[in-house]
Amino acid sequence: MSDFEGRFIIFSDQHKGNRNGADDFAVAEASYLSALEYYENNNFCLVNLGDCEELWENLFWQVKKAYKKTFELEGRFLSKNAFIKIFGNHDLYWANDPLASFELENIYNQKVKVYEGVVLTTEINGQPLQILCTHGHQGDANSDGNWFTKFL
Ligand SMILES: [Mn+2]
Repeated sequence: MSDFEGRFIIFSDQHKGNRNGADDFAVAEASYLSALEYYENNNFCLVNLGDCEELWENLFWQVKKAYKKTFELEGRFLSKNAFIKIFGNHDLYWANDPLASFELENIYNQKVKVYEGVVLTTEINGQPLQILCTHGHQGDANSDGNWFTKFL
């Protein structure tokens, strides 16, 4: 990601699924869409801070199919170069599957880079401040470098 000047909105852990009973995002979708609409109209940069898709329980195409509208709206930020996608532990797939970049392009109709973290720069009372944002599963034995969980 290059420089973005402006305001940021950070969302994580939507765990978008396939709309079955285990998909907690289904009931939150309408609120998320309204929020995205607002932030897009107000020129925010959207940071998706990991676990945005639930890929331990679902395949990417099931999630794509279930949440077309949501991806379309997120894609509007991407088109404006105002979208930062960071992987989490439940969507680590985006970072380590060789086909992930094609699949993301398939979802958003554009190329998407996936990052481990982002540094936001601002200042408070004239003092520069840098804020590191990452998903934060690092160090969790179930998620970090665990070949078995990765495999699942
Ligand atoms: Mn997580």
